[in-house]
Amino acid sequence: MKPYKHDFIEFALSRNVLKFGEFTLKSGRISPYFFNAGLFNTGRDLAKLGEYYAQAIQASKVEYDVLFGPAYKGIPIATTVAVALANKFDVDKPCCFNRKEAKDHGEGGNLIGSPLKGNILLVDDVITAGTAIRESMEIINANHAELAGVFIALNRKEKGKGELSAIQEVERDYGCQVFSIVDFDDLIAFIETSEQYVPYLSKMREYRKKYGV
Ligand code: OMP
Repeated sequence: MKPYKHDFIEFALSRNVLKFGEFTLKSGRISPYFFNAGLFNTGRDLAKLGEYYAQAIQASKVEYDVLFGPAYKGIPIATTVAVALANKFDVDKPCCFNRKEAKDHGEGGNLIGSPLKGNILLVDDVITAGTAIRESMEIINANHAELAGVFIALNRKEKGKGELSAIQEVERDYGCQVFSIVDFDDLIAFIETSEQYVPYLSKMREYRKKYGV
């Protein structure tokens, strides 16, 4: 595993962002682990999180015009990624996010920040079954923009609606690549070499058998 992936998993564990136990997911699946990106919530941690994404975005060489962070968890992520791209890589990109509630006064509309135009780089926390990402695609399509790529922190590598992974379905349906800082296999590789977390290995493997791809 690349050192930055190992560091990122340790970072997530140290902030309780990554936890082991029993969790009911949005999709109804019962998972032996959960990734709660909302617990990256101090200035320093958010700055560090943005740098992990920015580094991965730069390494991917994906071309895009605007960063889009879907409400709610994508909002601070897109913001800190835009700041990290500017500060660390001298790349100054516009950033946009949506509100979930329609607004009919003031500036109106459901988008805040830059217009959602051109090639969009969507940044979010996690993809499990792919529901959240499809909702974001409706917003991108409604604005006649194109999806350039998707960046998430954790790819859970789970089945989507059929036998393909949720991410393979997104890549097939929207013709874009999905990148992540770490994925389920990285978590397994990390646990295998960690005395503290090795007791969770069997439940993780069981879960992969049931929902993994
Ligand atoms: P899907 O919409 O099924 O792809 O699930 C993605 C969403 O589920 C994320 O945007 C989160 O709101 C939530 N989630 C997590 O935050 N972390 C996890 O480890 C798992 C989920 C989840 O419920 O699947």
